[in-house]
Amino acid sequence: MMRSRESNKNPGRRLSAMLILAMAGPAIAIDIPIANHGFEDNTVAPGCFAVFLPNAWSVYDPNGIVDQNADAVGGLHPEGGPYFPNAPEGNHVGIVYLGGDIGGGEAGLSQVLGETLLPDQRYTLTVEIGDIASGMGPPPCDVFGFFDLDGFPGYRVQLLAGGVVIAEDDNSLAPLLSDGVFMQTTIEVVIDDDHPQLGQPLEIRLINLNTIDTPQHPGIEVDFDDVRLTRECAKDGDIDNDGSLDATDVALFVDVLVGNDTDAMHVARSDLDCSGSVNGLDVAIMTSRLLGS
Ligand SMILES: [Ca+2]
Ligand SMILES: [Ca+2]
Ligand SMILES: [Ca+2]
Ligand SMILES: [Ca+2]
Repeated sequence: MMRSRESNKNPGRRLSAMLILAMAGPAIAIDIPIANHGFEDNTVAPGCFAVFLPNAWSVYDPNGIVDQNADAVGGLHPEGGPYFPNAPEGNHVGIVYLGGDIGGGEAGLSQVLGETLLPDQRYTLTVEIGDIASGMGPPPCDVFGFFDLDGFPGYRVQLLAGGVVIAEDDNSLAPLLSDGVFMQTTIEVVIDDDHPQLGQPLEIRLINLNTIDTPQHPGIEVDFDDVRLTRECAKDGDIDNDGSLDATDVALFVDVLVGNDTDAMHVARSDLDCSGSVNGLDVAIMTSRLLGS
């Protein structure tokens, strides 16, 4: 009791404490479960690859080329082999090998997640993308001989909701990759409260673009690992949703705060930390938005 009376007498001190709270760090990111996110569910011998449908993933094959023979998805255990020094996560990686219908259109892996698209969230998708090196695996996988995997056929990573792409990386790392190297791509998107795909199931696609790198070395395989998706509360303080943050929003926010405005959208947009209520913590965030952070 003493404490609250004391803090009421010192609104300045209370506001600075709130500002410090707000500036202590970004909103807490929540992990969205992805089954078999690192392709560790299916075991492959060290240095070898194998053709199979990775657990929990589906084949994405709009051009009808994946026959699980010359065009195949599966897994690879890089350790001790010529293809990569190691897996970025765990022991295994997922593979999309398109050696039959070279140049015949994209194919890959997809997974529909258990979560749906939520409003006022920043989604961050990270995936390790691998450009596999040529070589021949150690026994017993040497029976398959030497694989010429020089070059890179291109990749695309997509986040979808209800079958509609909401964010993607279309091959941005290709100029930086080289044979035997994995690199991480990061894809971010902020979803507003009026996004048309709200409530639709999320989906991830990992695509081999199957483009011909050079005639000598078309590049026929893309590898994937450590697929992760997080979301965090993201609201911009634009209470009237007119695309700009100005005095009108401050006035609306204050009206909501003191209980004079109960308009559902205004209340939702004023709950800047997605806590379910509008209070001093939201004041601190509104202040930092107005200061441009
Ligand atoms: Ca892995
Ligand atoms: Ca390669
Ligand atoms: Ca506004
Ligand atoms: Ca709040």
